[in-house]
Amino acid sequence: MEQLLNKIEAYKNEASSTVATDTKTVEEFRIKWLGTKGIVKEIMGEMKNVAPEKKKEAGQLLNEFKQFVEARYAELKDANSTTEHQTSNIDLSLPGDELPIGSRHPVTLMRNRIVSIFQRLGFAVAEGPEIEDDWHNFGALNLPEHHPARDMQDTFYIQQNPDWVLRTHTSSVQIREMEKGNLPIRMLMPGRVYRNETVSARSHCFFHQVEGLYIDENVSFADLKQTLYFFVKEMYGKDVKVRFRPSYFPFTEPSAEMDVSCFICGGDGCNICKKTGWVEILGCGMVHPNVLSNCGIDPNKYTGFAFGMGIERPAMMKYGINDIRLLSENDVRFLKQFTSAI
Ligand code: 2NL
Repeated sequence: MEQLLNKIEAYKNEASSTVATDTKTVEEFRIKWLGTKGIVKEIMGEMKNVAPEKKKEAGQLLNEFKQFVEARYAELKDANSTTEHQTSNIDLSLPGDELPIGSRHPVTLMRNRIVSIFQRLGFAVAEGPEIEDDWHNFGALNLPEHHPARDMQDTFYIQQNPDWVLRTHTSSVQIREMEKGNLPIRMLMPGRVYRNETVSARSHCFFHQVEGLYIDENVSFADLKQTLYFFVKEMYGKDVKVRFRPSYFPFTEPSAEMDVSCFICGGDGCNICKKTGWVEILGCGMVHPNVLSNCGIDPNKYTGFAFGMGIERPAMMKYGINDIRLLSENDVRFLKQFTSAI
């Protein structure tokens, strides 16, 4: 008994003075003291050598010893779980890793600029299919049977079905909206369109446009002009000058093209405006009565205006891009130069 007491006392001292500086040495402590072949087990085995009348007292002592070692183990474990990161080289005050955020495509940036200006005037956005039937792309738009735009040279036809084309403008979406018959209509149709053109630095066989449509009672050419004036001033600044030139589209009458004073040279004449001082930015007009009746809208009750503009050219001018092909090659070195905003 005396011997056992001394042994326990010595072990207690040893356990108290044993230190652990990381999770590895804490685990070593557990194995040495509390493991299946550990010291606590070993000393519990001494019970069999204790005289029967001393067994109760010895049992209490051994239990107390076991609790002592367990407490020391818990102490070392606690100390190391809270100091682990302080003793390692991790600086918890550093800001976290920045998540890599992509950048927006220049065509998207320009489209968003255009769309947000018209949204402030109450225009909603509509989208539609890129594969269209002949009616929505041509017929309903008053494009006569033998109009050159319908030529295979200008339009991609779908082989499986001669009635299907890759849409050549987003007007087809406007036709779909008019056919729904929910009037008035004040909508913008941004999207990708296709033309069978030779790809070069200046033109591509697919590109993007935004078309707009406003149909209600008493919509006039004055409404058209004021809406587009507002757009241009928001887009190019208060000092920009505007001119309308008479033009022709089968789906509008009268029709016009709108130029703005060159935003590069301010009208003095440069390469961008080809020394004219003016840059053409869109086509527009009053919706042709045939187009309205093709969509089940009474042209004697309703009138409307429409306009269409490309996105690539203004985007290229704004960002100084000299080859339209860069916009569809998706070279990350090119794309990452643009902002992720808007
Ligand atoms: C251009 C010219 C234009 C339209 C698009 C349109 C749509 C319907 C009815 C009438 Cl449903 N017009 N769209 C009108 C005039 C011009 O686009 O140069 N686009 C790039």
